[in-house]
Amino acid sequence: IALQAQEKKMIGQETPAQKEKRMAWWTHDRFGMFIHWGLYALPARHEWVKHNERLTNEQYQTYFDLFNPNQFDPKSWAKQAKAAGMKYAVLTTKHHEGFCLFDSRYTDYKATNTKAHRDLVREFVNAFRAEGIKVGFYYSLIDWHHPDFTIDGMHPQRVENGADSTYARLNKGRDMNKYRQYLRNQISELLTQYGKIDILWLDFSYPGKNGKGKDDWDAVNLLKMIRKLQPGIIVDNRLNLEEYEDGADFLTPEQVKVEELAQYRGKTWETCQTFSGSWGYYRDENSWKSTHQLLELLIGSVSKGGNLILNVGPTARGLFDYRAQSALGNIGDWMKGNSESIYGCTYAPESFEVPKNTMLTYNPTTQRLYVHLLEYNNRLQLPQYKGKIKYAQLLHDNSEVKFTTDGNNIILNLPEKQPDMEIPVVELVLN
Ligand code: JFZ
Repeated sequence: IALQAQEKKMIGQETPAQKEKRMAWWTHDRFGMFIHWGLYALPARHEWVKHNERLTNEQYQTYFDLFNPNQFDPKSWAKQAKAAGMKYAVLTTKHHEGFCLFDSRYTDYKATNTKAHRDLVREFVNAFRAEGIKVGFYYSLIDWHHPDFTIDGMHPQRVENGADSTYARLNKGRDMNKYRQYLRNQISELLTQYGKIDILWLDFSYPGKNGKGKDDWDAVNLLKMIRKLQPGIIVDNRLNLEEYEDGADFLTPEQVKVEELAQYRGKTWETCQTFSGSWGYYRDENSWKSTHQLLELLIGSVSKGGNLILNVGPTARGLFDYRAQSALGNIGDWMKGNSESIYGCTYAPESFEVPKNTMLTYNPTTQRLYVHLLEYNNRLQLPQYKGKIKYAQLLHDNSEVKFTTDGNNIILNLPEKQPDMEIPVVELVLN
């Protein structure tokens, strides 16, 4: 494996120690907010609506004409992110639909030319920075509006099982060279006109027949430019540069279940998750996760050594809808008392077995072990923990939890009634 890694090509010239230092804040902070916002908030039935319903540019134009986010208040977004305990935020500056929330010189298809008349990206950056939240840009490599982006198997105007000649005919007059330049120009704008940008989240590659990958984006040179413009930036892994050692800073397991996260142990990763399934605002989606499920995703990610970025899809008027507001508030309530088991934490040392119905996290600096009680049991058994712990307390109020031993096990004597906390946390001081 070591040899394989050595054989990997290099793009930058960073040592592993330098990379670790560059990413230290991100690995420590663990929890971010994703924001998917664009014209698709108007149809409010999935950010892929243009693809799903094969809408033409003319049909989609209605949403551009009517876009009027007159309740857009990024300060309120930032306050809600902060109150939820999120330390960074990533906004869709452009999604697959091609609409730019920022005032790009390279297109007219942008927020400043709508009834918004504002550079929404600039206001996002200013508001989140003011709250001390790190800022990131999501930028879609895919563009279903740009006239030079070739029609492929995923495009709204795709032809199912279309012959090569069919695609050749469809793409007459389209020039990916020009699109590549557009991509480069826009990313360059985003990385030079908005101050320090902490994260770039490029999305995504689908190499193969009727797909697009690294050559379509000129990914190697694009990444070089990105690193040159923003040396400290953290970049995701969707440029299709898997064969390059430093082609990505983190993996992006998407909408996976907590149990599946174990396979990423030891790697650098961030799982992205939604409240209800889609990323853009979807009015009629009725599959909203409970507070318990959301906290399990957060704790579960940290317990496997990764980050969670949780998505909000603001409405067309610019508000977080009430279900998102309430979910964020509930997460914040929990974080107020328990964030020490999240920030700076990772998986527990192997020598600690995971007690039934719990998740463990561990802070290597303070050497505290955190037991998250997913299902409350006031006589919780910690198997084989005898001799390993000095003291136990509830994290949210630092009230002592006495314990007894039973063979090699430790039994926690927790309060009879579950404390008023969605998932109570026991903090163990190790021997
Ligand atoms: C992409 C987008 O298409 C989607 O709308 C959203 O922005 C999400 C965060 O990212 O969706 C993907 C991208 C990659 C995979 C799956 C969905 N993948 O690699 O499995």
